[in-house]
Amino acid sequence: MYTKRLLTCFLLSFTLVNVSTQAQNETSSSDLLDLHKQLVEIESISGNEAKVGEFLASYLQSHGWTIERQEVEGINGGPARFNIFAHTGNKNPKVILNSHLDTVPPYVPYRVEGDKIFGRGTNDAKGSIASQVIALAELQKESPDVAKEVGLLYVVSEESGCSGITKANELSITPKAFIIGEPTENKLALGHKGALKFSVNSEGIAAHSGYPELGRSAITQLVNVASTLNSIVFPDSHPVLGVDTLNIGLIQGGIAANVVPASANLTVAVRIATNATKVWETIKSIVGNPQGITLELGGARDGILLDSVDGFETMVAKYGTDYLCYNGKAKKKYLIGPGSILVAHTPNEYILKEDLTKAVGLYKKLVTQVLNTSQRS
Ligand SMILES: *[C@@H]1O[C@H](CO)[C@@H](O)[C@H](O)[C@H]1NC(C)=O
Ligand SMILES: *[C@@H]1O[C@H](CO)[C@@H](O)[C@H](O)[C@H]1NC(C)=O
Ligand SMILES: *[C@@H]1O[C@H](CO)[C@@H](O)[C@H](O)[C@H]1NC(C)=O
Ligand SMILES: CC(=O)N[C@H]1CO[C@H](CO)[C@@H](O)[C@@H]1O
Ligand SMILES: [Zn+2]
Repeated sequence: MYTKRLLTCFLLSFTLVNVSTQAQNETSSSDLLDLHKQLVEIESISGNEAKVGEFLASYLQSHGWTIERQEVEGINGGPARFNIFAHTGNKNPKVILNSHLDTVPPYVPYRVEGDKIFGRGTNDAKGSIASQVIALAELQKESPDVAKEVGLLYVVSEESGCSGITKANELSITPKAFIIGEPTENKLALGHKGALKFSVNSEGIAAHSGYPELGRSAITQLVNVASTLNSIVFPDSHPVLGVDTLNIGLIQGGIAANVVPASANLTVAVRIATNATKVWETIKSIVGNPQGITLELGGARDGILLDSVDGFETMVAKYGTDYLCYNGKAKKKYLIGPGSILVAHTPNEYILKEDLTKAVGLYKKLVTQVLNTSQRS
């Protein structure tokens, strides 16, 4: 009898607790989807981040965070934008959750179909922003001691150079752990590639297309180099990051079909797994010095290895992140976010609602685990 009453009592309180966490979780989940929707509905193609920044800054402020805005110069004379650094009063938190406010063009409107949310930035990277913000909001309720050690850093221009994070270096934050949110299908990346950018300029001699022997075609010269570049097999590989890969992403030149072209150029991005300096030397030596051709280096950065913790699935990212331009060089660095990179930057960019929710739990778990470890060491 006694036992039975106790048991009933226990079951009843258990159910009550369960119902209340569930209700809380439902609020949190709708907060998450609302925030994500609002972020995606504001177009923020690189250069045009001011509006989404205003929205997010006032959202964070109204939820009790202290905000620091950091103005970043516009792109090609465009309007200024700003980075957002948010914290709960501690200007040098132990953990930074970071992602970027900008997206690639063109804008694709927000649209829900079943479990999927389509639209530009849904995954890269507003999915990461929304789930990080909600994760920190939940931590603030559940473990304020953990939350006060965490700051949020959202920067502009990740998809177009790295002027946002470069400016953020001036904040001189020295976190123990820097957590980057980019699409990794909610897995911890063990590393990500670096990048080497260069262009090939071709100068020829213009002539009437009826008398090609009087000119020299800049396009023919350039196409030969393009074919050499495409045939390069980089000899080295990295045990975690794999092989270097090359993409000729832009080619321009000529003025009309009946004119021997006097100039042409192309731009290449190599995703670096091994050694950017060595890859650049290999490229220069294989291309050699054909007539009218000059190679111009745009930038070269090696890939980086990232940290992992127990209890997470892992992957390797074949893309670079802003960490390549970050100077704070945290002791531990992590990369994780909801959504798949395979649909990022495409017209069909989407994210699963379920992955957003999962990411909230994963960011909370990661932050808690990272702080626990850093307290002990
Ligand atoms: C590349 O070619 C295009 C078209 O001919 C030209 O407008 C542009 O200025 C060239 N860029 C460089 C860096 O030479
Ligand atoms: C990268 O390659 C360059 C040129 O071959 C070499 O000098 C340098 O030591 C290499 N860096 C590393 C980290 O191996
Ligand atoms: C912190 O670390 C200790 C020792 O590894 C572990 O027993 C404890 O469960 C951890 N706490 C959290 C909140 O992860
Ligand atoms: C937004 C959200 O879904 N929050 C939590 C819901 O419950 C799971 C499981 O307890 C947590 O992992 C989420 O963080
Ligand atoms: Zn991104």
